[in-house]
Amino acid sequence: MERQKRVAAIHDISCFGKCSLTVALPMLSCAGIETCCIPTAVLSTHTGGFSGYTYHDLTADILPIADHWKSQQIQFDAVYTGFLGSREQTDIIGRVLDRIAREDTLVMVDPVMGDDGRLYPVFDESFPAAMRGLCARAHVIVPNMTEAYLLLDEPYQAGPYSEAEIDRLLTGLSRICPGHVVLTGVHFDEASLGAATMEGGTGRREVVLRRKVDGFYHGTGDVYASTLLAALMHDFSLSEAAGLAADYTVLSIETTKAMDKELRYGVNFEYNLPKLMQMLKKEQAQ
Ligand code: PXL
Repeated sequence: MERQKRVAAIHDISCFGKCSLTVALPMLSCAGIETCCIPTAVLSTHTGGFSGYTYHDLTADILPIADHWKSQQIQFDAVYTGFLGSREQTDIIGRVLDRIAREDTLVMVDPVMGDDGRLYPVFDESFPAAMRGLCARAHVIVPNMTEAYLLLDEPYQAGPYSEAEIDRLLTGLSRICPGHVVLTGVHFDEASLGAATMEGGTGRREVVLRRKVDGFYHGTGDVYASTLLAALMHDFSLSEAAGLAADYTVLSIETTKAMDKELRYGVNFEYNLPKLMQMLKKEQAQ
């Protein structure tokens, strides 16, 4: 039997609303990957669409957890970061990587900062620069369009985009992250939506597009990024993984839409998990 891969997922726990760790843990486990976690904060709900949520910052716990793991020689195939509770946490995650990432550990940073042209209100203006520093240590970054413009310190532009603009963004992001770039929310018209990928090293670029499903569903970025990492851990190429993640995200949105649930409650990513297991079997995907 093949060795089981192990990932450390570093995100918040939003106790209600399906995003960050409550998406990453079940999805990666379903993909057969041992998924350990460092919670960055505990919130009663995510911040998108609920008022009065509780927020408990866990900054002080992050390094002691990593120190303990290091003392126990626990090794990771990947470290996957998402929503970080504060600017300070971006520096701390760098120190976590010094402790738990081997040379061959894949570091994937989802630079969760905003959506729809806006920085999430929990972050101040200095946050994107700090996130840029963390992206410099990543082998893969997965920004959405809002996060791409924030990382590049440019004003947000809404789509549809030209191919030249997507190319320009990829080039800019590749100066921030030496590894692979997977830019989500790419669309050239209103009918389709997908991701543009740029491989670190070769600079090879591809665009994967899928039919657009209307409506803004919360947590789709986490479903996309978790599927992307699952596929990379199963040795799919970057563009194959980007395509598989798009397929699974569309499937989750379509399932949610059919159930007529509140958009802020998150997507029903659970229903199709048995299908995800099949999609990740490489021999069937080809
Ligand atoms: O899905 C990204 C995310 C993660 N964690 C928290 C959030 C959000 C997006 O709003 O509020 C707490």
